[in-house]
Amino acid sequence: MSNKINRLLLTGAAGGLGKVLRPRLAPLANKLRLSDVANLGDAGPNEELMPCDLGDFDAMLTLLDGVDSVVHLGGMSIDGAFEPILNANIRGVYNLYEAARLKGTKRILFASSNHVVGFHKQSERLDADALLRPDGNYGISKVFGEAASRFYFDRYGIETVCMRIGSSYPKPIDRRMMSTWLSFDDLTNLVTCALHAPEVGHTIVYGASDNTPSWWDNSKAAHLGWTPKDSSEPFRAEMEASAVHLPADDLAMQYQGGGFVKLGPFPHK
Ligand code: NAI
Ligand code: 15L
Repeated sequence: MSNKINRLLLTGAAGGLGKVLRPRLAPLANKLRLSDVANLGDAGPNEELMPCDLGDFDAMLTLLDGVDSVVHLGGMSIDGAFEPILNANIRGVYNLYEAARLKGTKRILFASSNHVVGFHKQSERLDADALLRPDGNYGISKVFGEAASRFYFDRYGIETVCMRIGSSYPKPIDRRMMSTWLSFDDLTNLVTCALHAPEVGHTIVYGASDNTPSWWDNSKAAHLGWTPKDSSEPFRAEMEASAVHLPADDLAMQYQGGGFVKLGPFPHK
């Protein structure tokens, strides 16, 4: 029996991680539906392109039609003015879950962020129950997403895996990223495990490779069956030689959110 998902929706498909995951998710589903406000290019053999603004409820209702599971990457991915974050990350997440409820979608993988806990010190080790300490408008919007997904599981049984992604890039480029780096292969395996695990309920998982030092304890997400295989360590010498090193008392060196803790205040729009 095939465990292929019938229709899988990938939002934010034109973004950095969306482009990485697009070809890697295609084999997991009979139909991969791709959405973004930015250009998605041409549809591949089992792809459906449905451009849409996350802030547009009617469009989101159409987008979720016939969708079994969602990998939700779409939205503002850095800190900034409140209005764009409100539209894409707060209204967008509400629209996603309301549309999922109305259309019967069963599972959502929500791209949360380490910035929901950015104001914890780098000396701390956090698990899924850590106090939420967002480090800006962006982190606050991801806290909203985690809370909304919790509500939609408790009230309506829509399962969610909140992936508190660290820094998912080709390689770590500063000392902080030696702890926060998530390789693209480990990201792909995390998404695959979170889609395939028999039951996920409402799970919080930190998205980092098997790095040293490690700030995050994923023991409460063991049921996902995900074990990261890569490590930032092989990049250490290259990173030390090329990175701009900040003094140890710089706030970006003290807090898990790095430079995000120093940003703002931002204009309203
Ligand atoms: P990205 O900024 O490259 O991609 C986000 C995509 O969302 C873009 O293609 C953008 O056009 C789309 N988008 C923005 N506003 C939209 C709207 N109103 N309606 C529809 N689409 C909209 O970000 P990236 O790096 O690919 O990250 C993907 C997700 O993972 C984001 O939600 C981000 O917050 C999260 N994340 C990423 C991390 C990383 O290291 N790359 C770390 C932590 C979280
Ligand atoms: C994030 O949440 C951002 O989306 C990404 O651009 C990086 O800045 C990352 O966190 C990080 O903390 O390195």
